[in-house]
Amino acid sequence: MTPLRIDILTTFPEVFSADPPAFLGASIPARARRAGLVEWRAFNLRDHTRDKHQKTDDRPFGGGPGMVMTCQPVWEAVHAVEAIDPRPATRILLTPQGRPLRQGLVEELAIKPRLLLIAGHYEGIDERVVERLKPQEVSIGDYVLSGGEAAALVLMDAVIRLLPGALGHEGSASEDSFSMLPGESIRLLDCPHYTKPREWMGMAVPGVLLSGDHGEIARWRLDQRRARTRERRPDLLNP
Ligand code: 9D3
Repeated sequence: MTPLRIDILTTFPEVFSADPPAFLGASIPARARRAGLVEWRAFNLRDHTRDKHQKTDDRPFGGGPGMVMTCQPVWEAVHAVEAIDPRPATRILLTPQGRPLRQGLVEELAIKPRLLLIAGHYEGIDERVVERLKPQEVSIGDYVLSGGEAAALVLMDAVIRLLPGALGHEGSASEDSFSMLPGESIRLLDCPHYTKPREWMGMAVPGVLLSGDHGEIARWRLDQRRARTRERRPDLLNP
């Protein structure tokens, strides 16, 4: 199978292309890359500026704090990078105003042949280039980051681990928190897990897990998942 191709446009390409890449160089994404399931490349928006100072931002019309990324470098970088490969890219702009990233969206992205991630910095990008490029706008949650790079890393990690062959043993991904249970339309949190020793600091492992009764164990785990979801994340029960 031809690898998923992920291109990232950023003013901080070293976040993605350090060798080894600090975050994506560890664990599952690194293995997936070595196995040829995914390839990624970061491009510096500065390389697509036309002015001699390589400025990618300017002061906001209407005043106010911070800087706004200008249209031209983003527009030209998108087209230059897209032209490297004939396959159409799914354009994604990481922005606090975007659609919240949940597992359903991750699953949609994991079946695409090619992703183009645009990580903004400063206050954001000029809205006109967003209007022309029509990217999917994606947020990773309701907290304030200093830029889109960390969000792009999160999205990449979540997508890459879903690629067939990325996980140590198949089936782990489908048993995740948030993954769909067969015959169920809602995503539940995970159950608690235990390993040796059987007793630790006076605390015993729940007896059912030692019973050897796999039907009973499956029922207990599902019960735990439902109870924890009801308790901790009732919002997941009414999607
Ligand atoms: C304090 C600045 N904010 C004024 C209301 C706006 C703002 C602009 C740019 C806040 C954060 C950012 C940088 N963040 C991202 O680019 C970003 C992000 C995030 O901050 N939270 C969750 N998901 C994402 S995806 C990209």
